[in-house]
This record gives sequence, structure tokens and C-alpha cells, in this order.
Amino acid sequence: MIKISDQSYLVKGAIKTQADELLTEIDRIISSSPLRQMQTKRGHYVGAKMTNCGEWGWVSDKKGYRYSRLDPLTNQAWPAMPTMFKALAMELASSVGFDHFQPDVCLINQYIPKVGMGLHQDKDEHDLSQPIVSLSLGVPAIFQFGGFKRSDQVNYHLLEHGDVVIWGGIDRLRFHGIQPLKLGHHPQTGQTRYNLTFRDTGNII
Ligand code: MD5
Ligand code: FE
Repeated sequence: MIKISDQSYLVKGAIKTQADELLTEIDRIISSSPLRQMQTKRGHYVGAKMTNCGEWGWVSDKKGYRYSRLDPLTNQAWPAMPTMFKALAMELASSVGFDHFQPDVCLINQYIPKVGMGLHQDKDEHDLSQPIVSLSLGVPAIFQFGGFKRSDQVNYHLLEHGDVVIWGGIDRLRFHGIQPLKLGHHPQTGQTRYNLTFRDTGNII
């Protein structure tokens, strides 16, 4: 386990043995709530294609960012969070000292070559004391981990297939991003990288 900041941890290869099962579940989720490019307030598109499972889903459109109970594409509830997703996220959080983590959403990001995610903060969740657990699958990506201001210096970490990042506490509001994906190939995902982020929205159903 690598401590990348005060309350942030990178665990290399932690979920390699679960990758097949995770990817099978991702395929099932995508078959009912497809991956899609989300629009932003300004009419741009978020680069990564996204979908969700769990009680909530993170969505972005011309009205802005929020968590929604329904998938706006299907007008149905998001697919349930697979039991093994939740158990895995809880176990990973507790392994670095975040006990009682109860994720109610898993955002699935799909990156293809040249697609990245610009520096941003995750602050749409109400209870910022809860951590975020992030799983990487497929083609590697370079993760940018910054400070509390956009202009703060960033550190770079390679996120490879099977890696997990867990961060919370005072690091929860750090700026972070993903550099545009380099062309690569992974036997289980082709040219694609998947990132799963587990969060507790703090929303009441
Ligand atoms: C990703 N996803 O790989 C990225 C990075 C997102 C998002 O940022 O909001 O969906 S995983 C997120 C991450 C990892 C480690 C630390 C922090 C965020 N952070 O400091 O907030 O698709
Ligand atoms: Fe983020």
C-alpha cells in the first residue's frame, strides 16, 4: 500500500483477482443503463462515457451536476449495485481505516484513447467525511493528484489494471484528473480503461 497523501492510499493490484467478475458485472449494468457522454452546463461534453449503479447516479446536463434516482436515458432506476461491488468497496475502505463506509452509488467511467478528465474536485456529495474508493481496470492511465486550489502543483501516479485508490478526510477535496489515455491494449478490455468510483452521496431516499 502506497500512501500518496495524508489520507489517500494507492493499493497496487488489489483487485486483479476480481477483475473478471467486475467486468462481467459492468457488462450487465451497461446492458440496462448504457454508457453515454454527459453534457455540461456550458454545452460541452464530459470526455469519459459514464453510467452508474446503486440507489443514485451521478448525472450532468445543461442544468449542472447532481445525483439522480433515475437514469435520464431510460427513465428507470439505475441497475442495483452488485453485492460483490459493495462488499469489495467496504472492505477496501476499512483496510485503510475508513470504517462503516456505505456506498450508495458506483459511477462507471469508460476511457478510450485520447480521452481524459480535466482537473476537478468531487464535491457533489453531502458527507465529505466519507471516503471515495476508485478501481482501475484495463489500459493504464496517469492520475493527476493536486492540492486544494486548481493552480496547486500536481503529483502524478500511474493507475494500472487492478489498482485501487482510496481517499478521504482532508484529501477529499483535492483537485484531481486523468491525463488523456495513451493508445494501449489490455487482454480483458481492449483499448479501454474502466474506472469505478464508489461514494456515499449522503442523500436520503
Ligand atoms: C477516474 N475519476 O479515474 C477519475 C479519477 C471521477 C474521477 O475523478 O470523479 O469520476 S479516480 C478519482 C480519484 C482518485 C484519487 C483521488 C481523488 C480522486 N481525489 O483526490 O479526489 O476516472
Ligand atoms: Fe473526480
